[in-house]
Amino acid sequence: MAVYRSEDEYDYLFKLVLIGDSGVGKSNLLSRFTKNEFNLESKSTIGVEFATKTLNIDGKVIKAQIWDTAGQERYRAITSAYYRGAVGALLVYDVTRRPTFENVTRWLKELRDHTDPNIVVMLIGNKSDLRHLVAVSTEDGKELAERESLYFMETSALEATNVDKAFTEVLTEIHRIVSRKAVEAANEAATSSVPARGETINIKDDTSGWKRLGCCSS
Ligand SMILES: Nc1nc2c(ncn2[C@@H]2O[C@H](COP(=O)(O)OP(=O)(O)OP(=O)(O)O)[C@@H](O)[C@H]2O)c(=O)[nH]1
Ligand SMILES: [Mg+2]
Repeated sequence: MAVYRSEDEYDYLFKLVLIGDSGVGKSNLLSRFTKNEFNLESKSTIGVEFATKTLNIDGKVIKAQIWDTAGQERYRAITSAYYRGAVGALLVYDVTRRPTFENVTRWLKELRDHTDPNIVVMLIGNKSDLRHLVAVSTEDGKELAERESLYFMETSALEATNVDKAFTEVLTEIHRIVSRKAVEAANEAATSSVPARGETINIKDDTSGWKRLGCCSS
């Protein structure tokens, strides 16, 4: 018999944020991933939008809630609310516009100032389909990612290249961290119920167990 799960049944809900300069393709990466849609004439985002997608990762149902805001300062929503509770981030630049790559360090600083140090971050060089206009090489992207300890991928929202892969990789890594933490917590709970070394255990007064077993009555 098939087992049906309703739309809202999931094991984990992970909040991800999209950041990066205006026009790098954040909103199109989001619509490609969640709706398989692309818009060549999309308008700048105003305020905050978000979309969700539920997927199966390592045998668990993961619901990703992905937040998207404007790269342009004047359209941006209050920063701390945007970042609150985020466990993953996709920091996007446009491979055809060098300044968007140079601004990555600024975005990273804002991200680090507002999120937990364990947040999973992937650096994304988007618009890889515009091969003849490339202004940031793959090597440059990789090097920056390594220096800043980020995951790295080049994508094309237009051609749907690596988009699913990028989101899935971030979500998989978050899930691994969460599972690891759950195991550590369980181990800690188990060890804390075991007496510490050198601790005195008083068994003299507690004979109830023996009596129940009837060992000492004869
Ligand atoms: N060739 C190409 N164009 C893209 C790609 N992704 C986005 N674009 C185009 O780039 C422009 C900006 O895309 P958006 O997704 O609106 O950019 P954004 O980062 O959300 O911009 P803001 O909301 O202003 O911060 C649009 O004209 C898109 O069609 C891509 O992978 N390849
Ligand atoms: Mg946008």
